[in-house]
Amino acid sequence: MPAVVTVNTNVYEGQKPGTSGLRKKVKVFLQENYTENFIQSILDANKEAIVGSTLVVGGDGRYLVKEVVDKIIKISAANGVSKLLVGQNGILSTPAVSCIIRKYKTLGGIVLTASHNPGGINNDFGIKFNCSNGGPAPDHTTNEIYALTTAIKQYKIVPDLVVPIDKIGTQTFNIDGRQFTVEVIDSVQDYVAYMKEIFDFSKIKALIQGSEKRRPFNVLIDSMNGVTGPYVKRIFVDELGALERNIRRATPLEDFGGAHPDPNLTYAADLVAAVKNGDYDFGAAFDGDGDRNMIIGRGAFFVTPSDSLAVLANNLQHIPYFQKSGVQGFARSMPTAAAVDRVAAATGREIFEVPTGWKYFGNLMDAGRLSLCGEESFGTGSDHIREKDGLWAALAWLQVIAALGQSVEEILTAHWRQFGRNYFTRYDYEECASDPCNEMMQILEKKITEPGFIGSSHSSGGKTYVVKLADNFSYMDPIDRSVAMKQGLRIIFEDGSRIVLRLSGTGSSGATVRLYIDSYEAKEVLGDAQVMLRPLVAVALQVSRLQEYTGRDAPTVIT
Ligand code: VG1
Ligand code: CO
Repeated sequence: MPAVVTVNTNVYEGQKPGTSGLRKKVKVFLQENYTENFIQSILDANKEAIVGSTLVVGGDGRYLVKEVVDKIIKISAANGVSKLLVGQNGILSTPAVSCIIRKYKTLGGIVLTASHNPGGINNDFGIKFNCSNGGPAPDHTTNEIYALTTAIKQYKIVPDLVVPIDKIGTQTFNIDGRQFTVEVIDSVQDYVAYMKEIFDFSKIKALIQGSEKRRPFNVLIDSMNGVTGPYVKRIFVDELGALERNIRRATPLEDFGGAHPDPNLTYAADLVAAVKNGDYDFGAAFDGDGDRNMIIGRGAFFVTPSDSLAVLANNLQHIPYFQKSGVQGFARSMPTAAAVDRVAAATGREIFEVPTGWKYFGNLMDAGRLSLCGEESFGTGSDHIREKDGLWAALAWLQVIAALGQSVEEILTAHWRQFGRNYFTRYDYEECASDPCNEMMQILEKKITEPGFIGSSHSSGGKTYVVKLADNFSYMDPIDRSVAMKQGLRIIFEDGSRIVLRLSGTGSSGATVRLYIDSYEAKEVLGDAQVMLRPLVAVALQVSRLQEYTGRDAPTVIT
């Protein structure tokens, strides 16, 4: 009978979860006891509830997932967890974990992913805890996990427990007189069953396959070698009648085939080119762990995530899930352009603006006040689970297209005509030196909160902007009244256009600066965002002195 062993350990500094879990280079996680410390701290943060509990475990298939699943099994067994639901071979997308936690009412889950960050031995790994509502742990829980990592002296493990995870089935063990069960589950089954409840698959299938009167709607779905491959095969090929040539990069690879699994115009340039040059009506790509999505139409017509959210908000009535459950409020993260706010106003619904990170949507959903939300970072989702959901977003778009009988571009153009258009761009300066970036943020905060900044004028390219409001965004959760401070510097101008600057909380080394720019045009619906926003970008660079601090004269990625 395998026995529990208590291992003495030392504290590692810096095990502080960021925007979405602890993300570091694989080599950091490979240090002796580093991963064990963090897992033990997650379990300890759940205190008494852990004994006798059930947890879900899975990840995005990147390098180290299987090894860490094995550690979680051994440490959970030693800490009195009674059951683990583990994805076969350790594979579970982030939305699938959320779905499974909710379906089987478990205490929570541990998600092994660094999401859109590259994978492989020289790249990133991550560990994230999700609570019983299926959502990423809120700040007070991640703060507690972090506090525990700064004081940990021992962890408990069952080193001799051998639990293969390559075959579906249940294995039961006796650990110190207690029963411990590992159930290896089909990675996609529960999720696919849920999608079939939410959407009308027969209508999407008819769209994709076409009929005598209408040619097939040709899709190209790109999993970027991330976790969504098996989900896409099951849903698009087996259920919706798409052909193998309608899907690409659908096998999860430990290093994502060297790709940066982040669905945007830069890192998914391959898909964009394929759609542009091929006979496709629709393209979608997902990130490594399957919670992000990018949607493009024929000719690679790009839908900004902020617009995607607004269009879906305006068309939820076409989705069976919302026909049944009704539509409550909408929400977006602060840097996301406010297109959805106009839909909320027009339809008389509540709208919430929360800090960056999906964890801030959870309370509002649990309280029944939020149905649909999104982030500019290619995240879209609803209260069907508590994570953003890439495949859900693609299916939602296809359901809307099937109902409206219009192309992606026609839908967007009509939307802009009705609501006006929010132009948005984000500049990312990745992996800069940390100190100068921190200094830049401090100095900029001081500058924009000094008396006299409000009302000041800033000009570029023949346009002048007058500051109406400037602050470091803070948010009070309307449900539990918890406060999140310092969530990004905002400069809002008289005409409603905005500059937002924040430091990323998902990078694994150095600092990544994100500069978000948006403006609203009530009438002009045609125009290129990069051209329209050029003067405002110039103002942002002047005011922040970003190029001087980062030493970069151009961003790494523009979206
Ligand atoms: C980024 C995005 C944020 C998103 C987060 C996690 O965070 O900006 O909107 O919620 O990634 O997404 P940051 O702190 O780097 O800006 V994922 O798909 O990496 O879980
Ligand atoms: Co992700």
